[in-house]
Amino acid sequence: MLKKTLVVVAMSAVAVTAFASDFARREAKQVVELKDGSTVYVFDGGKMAMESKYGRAVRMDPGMVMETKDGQKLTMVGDEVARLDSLLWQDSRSN
Ligand SMILES: [Cu+2]
Repeated sequence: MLKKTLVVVAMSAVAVTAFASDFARREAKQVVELKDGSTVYVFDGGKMAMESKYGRAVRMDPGMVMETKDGQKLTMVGDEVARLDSLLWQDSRSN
């Protein structure tokens, strides 16, 4: 019985780390979920970077309008793709 419980705990821990971009979330001032499943990180100075729903940093042109999960419009400011890329890389190393 005890062994079974331990397995369940271990499995839920994996599920959490697979979805959380810890380094990126800690560094960003704001994290916005988009309707299409991607995530926008807003860094200091309002500059943004976008992570696709597959967990990769994606290039985006400043000025592009995106739709948030709750239906609001969000205009892309800057394109910190290299910065996000390195944060996501650190996440993949720490998992
Ligand atoms: Cu974008």
